[in-house]
Amino acid sequence: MAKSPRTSKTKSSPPKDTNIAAAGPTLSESFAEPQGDGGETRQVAGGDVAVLTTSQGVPVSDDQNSLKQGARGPALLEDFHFREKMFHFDHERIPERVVHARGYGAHGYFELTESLGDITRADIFQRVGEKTEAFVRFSTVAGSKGSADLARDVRGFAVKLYTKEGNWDLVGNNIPVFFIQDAMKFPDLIHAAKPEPDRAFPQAQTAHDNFWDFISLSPESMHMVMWIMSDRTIPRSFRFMEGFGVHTFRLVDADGKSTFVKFHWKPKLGLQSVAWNEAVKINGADPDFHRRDLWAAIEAGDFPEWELGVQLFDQEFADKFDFDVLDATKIIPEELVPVRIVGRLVLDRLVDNFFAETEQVAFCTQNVVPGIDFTNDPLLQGRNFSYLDTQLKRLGSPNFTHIPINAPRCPFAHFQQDGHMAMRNPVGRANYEPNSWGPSQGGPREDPTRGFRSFEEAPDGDKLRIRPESFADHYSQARQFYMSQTPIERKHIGDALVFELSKVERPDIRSRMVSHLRNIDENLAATVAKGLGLEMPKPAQAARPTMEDLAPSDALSIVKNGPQSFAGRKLGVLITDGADADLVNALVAAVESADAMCEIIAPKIGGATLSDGTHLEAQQKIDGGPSVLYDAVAVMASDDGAQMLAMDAAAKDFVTDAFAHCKFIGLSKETRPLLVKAGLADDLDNGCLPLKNKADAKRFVEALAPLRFWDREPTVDLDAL
Ligand code: HDD
Repeated sequence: MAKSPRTSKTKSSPPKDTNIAAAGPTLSESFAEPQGDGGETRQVAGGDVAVLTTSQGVPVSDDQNSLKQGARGPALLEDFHFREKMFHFDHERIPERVVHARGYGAHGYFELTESLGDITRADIFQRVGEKTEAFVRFSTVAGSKGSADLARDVRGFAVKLYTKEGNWDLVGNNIPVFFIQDAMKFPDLIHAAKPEPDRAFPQAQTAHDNFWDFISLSPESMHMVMWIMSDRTIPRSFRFMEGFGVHTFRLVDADGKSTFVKFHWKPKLGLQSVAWNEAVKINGADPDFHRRDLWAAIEAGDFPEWELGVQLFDQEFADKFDFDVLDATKIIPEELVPVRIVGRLVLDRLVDNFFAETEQVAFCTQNVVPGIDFTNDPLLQGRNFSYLDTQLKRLGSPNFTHIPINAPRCPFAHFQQDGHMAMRNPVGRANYEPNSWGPSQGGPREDPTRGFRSFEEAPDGDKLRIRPESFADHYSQARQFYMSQTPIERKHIGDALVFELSKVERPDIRSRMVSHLRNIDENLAATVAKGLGLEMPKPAQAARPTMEDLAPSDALSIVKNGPQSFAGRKLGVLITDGADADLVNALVAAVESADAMCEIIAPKIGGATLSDGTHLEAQQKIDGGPSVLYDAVAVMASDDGAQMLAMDAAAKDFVTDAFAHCKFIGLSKETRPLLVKAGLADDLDNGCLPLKNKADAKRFVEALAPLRFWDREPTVDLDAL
């Protein structure tokens, strides 16, 4: 794959207005340019700053030793350099996000491919071909900042779009529904999911009593339960997962006419997840698996890409639809309202600094722009308070919008001033509106034509603390999701439920969960009850009976929407000294021409000497490159090399894990001793392909297009299909 240089940063000139708080430089600029009155303060680790200074700009003579009274004497309070350095270090941490603490971000752009000008006045949706700067942060939800990437969890998919009419934040997830219907329950949901308060474990896991206690007492979560128990919550990488705005929003045109919309991000590479046993092992082998993957892809110039799709519908459809479009626990199947592709999102630039950008980015659902508006979804309405509030706590000042990653890229003008860390106070005499100072006769002033105007909606009725009747069906779409899965995916849902509930200590909670499953699918309930060694409980009392005849939707399956080729994925090639050079080189070339990645693994990190005497560098030593880190693997050895591998536990694990996780495996003929010792020699199937010559290498890479060799699963799993 071509290595392309990281794209250059765009420079936007700050607007020329006076007496207003105005758009400042981008993050890159504020570091690249001299700060203040010409002081050279460029901060590049190990970079081009000639003299180390304090933060006051005082040149430092000695950064190794504190100031002491005598060579072996006590430290002196007078040492301002030491005190400043230590003081700053002591204050480096800010509170981690209360949810979605672990995340990874990248810059890119959104490009419009189809105009929505007839439906919305939103500037970003007007001109085909126009690009809008974007920043995306992916995350897990429950784990703390240092938790592992492959936790079974929902993934956040938050997109900040720096449009010409202000920042639009689409703060979504990789799952199109949510656990709860009303924001009032969010603190309870998160308390239940996070480590239990007395013992402070388990970390980044829902497999514990409190979570399933809350869930089993909240029937509205059952649709989401099907999604989180599916392989969607163990994605192969951020690059292979969908994103959803979840709520129904509004697109509003210049005349104030509204169209309902649901937003979808569809990955260009297709959908892919890992196996649960694999996820558990990846967390040990590389807890940074997902962030490393995103970093490596962008660094290699293999820019991840998603299409933006919209489901558009009107009030008439909403009135006829079986469910309430304001209920965030429901989807609108793509077969009912097709997803119209209107643009693409490309991530093409890594951050310069993780803290400054990924940690300090502040997403707020309230950040909408003219032409995009909220609906009365009670989850969305509550979110609109929570995000602004949480940014103040996290970033410490209402001036978090002054941080370059959060500042709009378009001109802005307001009279907000002061507060902690104010960087851009209004300049000049007037700091109020209206005023009669300044060149523009008292500007900036509001503009009723251009400005954001809320969609005018008649009130719904009396002031009530109530859940609408139209939100009462908790099982029908859960069933529809389950019925839309392929047999292998259904099996994984059953396995996940059995695993999670087997970690729940109280049998009554396990049983209560199974009672809900009976309202979703009797077979699933029976499988889970059997897996838990539980007597089948009575079905849970349902507020509404399950509709059994909702049509299955292919869009809900990962397997049906998997990759078309091996592009963007990674082959792990285990080699030893003496491995057939022609074959190894042919395989590496075939992988590269499939736009995929290849990593060489060898007994020593120094690499191996191939049959023709050439030396091939290794990227991993065997125990540092277990097969769980790869989408497929190949083993190529000499006779001696294979004998040696057969003695090595890590090499045996390499093949047995790959086999158990239903991966395609390429094997040179010399590898038999390893397979014998690993107990696989008699089990090889059509997913294990021989590598004898160059043609085999090409055929092998072509065979890697499907996600996995699923036919094998019944032979490697007790709970067979
Ligand atoms: Fe949330 C963060 C997505 C419901 C309150 N949420 C957060 C992030 C994502 C989501 C992706 C991380 C943003 C980032 O990368 O910085 N949240 C969702 C989705 C929801 C949802 C898709 C349901 C449709 N969230 C939700 C509710 C509430 C919150 C109902 C509270 C009423 N979410 C928050 C928060 C967080 C947050 C506490 C923590 C950190 C932050 O906001 O910036 O305000």
